[in-house]
Amino acid sequence: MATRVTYCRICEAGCGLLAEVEGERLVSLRPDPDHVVSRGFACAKGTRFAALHASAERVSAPLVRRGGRLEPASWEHAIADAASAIARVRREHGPHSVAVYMGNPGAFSFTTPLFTQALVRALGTRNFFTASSLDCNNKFAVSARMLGSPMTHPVPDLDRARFALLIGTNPAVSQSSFVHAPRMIERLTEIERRGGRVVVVDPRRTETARRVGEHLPIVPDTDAAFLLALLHVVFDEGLEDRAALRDHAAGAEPLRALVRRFSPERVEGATGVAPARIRDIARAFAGSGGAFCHVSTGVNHGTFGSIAYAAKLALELCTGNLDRVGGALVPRGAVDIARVAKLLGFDREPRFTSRIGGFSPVMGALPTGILADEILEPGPERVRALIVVAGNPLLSAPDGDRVKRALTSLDALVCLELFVSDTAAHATHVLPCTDFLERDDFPLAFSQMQPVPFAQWTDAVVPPTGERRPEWEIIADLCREARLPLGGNRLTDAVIRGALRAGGPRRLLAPLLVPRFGLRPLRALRAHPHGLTLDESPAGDFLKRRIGTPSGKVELFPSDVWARAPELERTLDAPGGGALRLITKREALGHNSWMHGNPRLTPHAHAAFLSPADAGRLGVADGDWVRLTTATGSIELPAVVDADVSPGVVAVPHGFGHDPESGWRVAVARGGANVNLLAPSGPRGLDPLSGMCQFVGLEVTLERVARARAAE
Ligand SMILES: Nc1nc2c(c(=O)[nH]1)N[C@H]1C(S)=C(S)[C@@H](COP(=O)(O)OP(=O)(O)OC[C@H]3O[C@@H](n4cnc5c(=O)[nH]c(N)nc54)[C@H](O)[C@@H]3O)O[C@H]1N2
Ligand SMILES: Nc1nc2c(c(=O)[nH]1)N[C@H]1C(S)=C(S)[C@@H](COP(=O)(O)OP(=O)(O)OC[C@H]3O[C@@H](n4cnc5c(=O)[nH]c(N)nc54)[C@H](O)[C@@H]3O)O[C@H]1N2
Ligand code: SF4
Ligand SMILES: [Mo]
Repeated sequence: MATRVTYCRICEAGCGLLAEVEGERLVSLRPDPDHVVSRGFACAKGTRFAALHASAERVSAPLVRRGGRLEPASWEHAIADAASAIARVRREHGPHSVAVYMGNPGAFSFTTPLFTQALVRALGTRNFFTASSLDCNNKFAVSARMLGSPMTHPVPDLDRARFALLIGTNPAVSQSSFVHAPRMIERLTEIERRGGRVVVVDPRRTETARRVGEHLPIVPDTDAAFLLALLHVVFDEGLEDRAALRDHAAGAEPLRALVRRFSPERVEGATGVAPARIRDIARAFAGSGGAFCHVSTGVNHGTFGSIAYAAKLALELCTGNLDRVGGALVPRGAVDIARVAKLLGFDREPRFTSRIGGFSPVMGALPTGILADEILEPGPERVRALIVVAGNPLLSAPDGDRVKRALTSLDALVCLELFVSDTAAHATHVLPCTDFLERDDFPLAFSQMQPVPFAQWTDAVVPPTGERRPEWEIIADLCREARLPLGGNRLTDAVIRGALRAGGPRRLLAPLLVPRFGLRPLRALRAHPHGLTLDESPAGDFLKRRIGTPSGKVELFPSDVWARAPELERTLDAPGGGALRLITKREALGHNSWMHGNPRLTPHAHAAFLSPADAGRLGVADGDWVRLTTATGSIELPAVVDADVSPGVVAVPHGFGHDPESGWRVAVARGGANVNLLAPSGPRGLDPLSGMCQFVGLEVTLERVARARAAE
């Protein structure tokens, strides 16, 4: 038995793992006590990934649809057949008729985003979609304008902060996002131990709020107004950091004028937060000597996520907490991604707009909320073929019924997958991929999101099972077979293929690591298998030297970022009116729509969580079946009456309601419904600036359809 050091790539915490391996077979995974940051922490999803690695539900040979059924095929045949289907659609209907979707797990491999980009450019399609428009596009779009790069995002200085304001995040379950930091709860608890404060703003008293800090319930989808009221108090009471504003801000005056209209008293009706509480938080934030505000998906998924993120950056800058010890830092990290992107021109968005809705791309991708329309709406440039890399849009994207209609109408649907997911159940080709234990890796995408910057290289822990192949190899083969040069021209194709021949994709990574780790970067990193913490430039360096805006200042008031402010203001005058509002909720033992099939992890039964007050009013008892209906659709599922949920709110986890045709037999048997049948798709449901879709704050009616016992 040998022990190999690696790290988990399911969520952003990136916890260190030790793999016990017998010959070439994985026996078990356990937390790595010597990892430089996670220090022996890992969750059940990570350690029990071994069961998914060996699961009988995995696809380990290519599948090709014949006579309506997915049947095993050789790689040679599967690649030739998929490539010819794609090439045919492209030849007959033009480059935009072939679309690509990359899902969340793609970001955890250093090769997958690179090769997916190379594929998109090879196809010459503008129809590239990613999970980011279901997750965080508001952050990308706003940072591009305010900080000069979509890749620059200040991260909480967790271990030195005196005040933490968490909005719309539940790290006790999720480890959060845009912060590559295991042990979040412990580190937040330490803030309190140091005499600091933690405030958790959430419509539900979450697992996080139960374990640390003060809980501040808020009406769903009103965080932007709440944040602007904090800024109102900062300016109104003269709490701003004048030096920070003078030296590092542009556009402070129009911002000051705008937030004047968002007094704590004015936003009280909409947010449900008492003015005294808003004043107290604003004062404490400004006066703590080190504060950060971390907003996450609960805010991103709302109507005004772009304004909310802009307000959070403004709050940090205006109180002198941006780029300050204990506040929000912009680490240089192992690779200065923002700089590399600038050098390669990746941070400049292409100039096209989408056929449906006229959206501009964000990080090169169009909003997934219009994918179904791009497939279904007639026209010469309609999407007729789709390549899905590590994603499950059937369950993760809004308006699941429409997505299903769209996916089942395609001429070709090629899925690079670990499983026959809900999406892959409708594929023409399923191409089996290696999982994270079967590939070399480096946490490239998260290099600049680490409160304690570190670097770690891992070799594959075990060789691929069966015929699984890495995504990069599949993409390179598909492009060769379809006679499309990787990256869109012969030169990039030659460079990439040359590097692959000379030593595989690590040859493409190494040059990025040379500035930090010398001429033999992988050798340097291998000397530190448990990770290597990095020396960092001092706080203040970002604002002085590295900010990417042409003015060299934080742009507090880019007009398109604030374009919806009048609309936001109108919501203050016409608050909700008693309707129930939908919010999100993550499953501890699942990851988005996948991992529910792990026989060694039993997620909770799918349910809608509502407050005792609403349950009483609507005559619903624990376990009753209820029907939830929005303007888009309706689902039925059991109710859980839960005192942690604020009145007026229904919380429903996503990623359930698996397709009966998927290969996830265990997950299908566990039941549940797809909450995204309730969320709107199409241009009107999306934020015009960022293309973010809305999962939070949707008006929903709830009615009982069966008593608990009758349902059993
Ligand atoms: N209602 C609601 N909807 C949401 C959210 C919400 O909070 N509420 N959250 C949104 C968010 S934040 C996100 S990121 C999206 C996620 O959206 P997606 O990324 O589209 O969906 P996932 O469920 O993460 O599906 C990932 C798929 O990749 C496969 N996979 C896993 N690892 C690998 C790998 O290494 N290689 C390959 N090739 N495949 C792999 C899995 O089997 C799975 O089918 O969902 C969004 N949808
Ligand atoms: N176990 C587990 N871990 C995960 C995932 C998973 O599915 N399962 N998914 C991963 C992914 S892809 C991501 S992006 C991250 C996301 O990490 P987080 O952003 O922390 O996601 P959630 O845990 O869903 O927390 C969102 C919180 O927002 C709250 N919320 C909902 N609506 C509102 C609102 O209007 N205002 C406010 N203030 N709060 C609101 C919800 O109640 C919830 O507690 O988690 C990752 N980690
Ligand atoms: S917290 Fe995330 S990275 Fe850590 S073990 Fe769990 S799933 Fe893996
Ligand atoms: Mo996500």
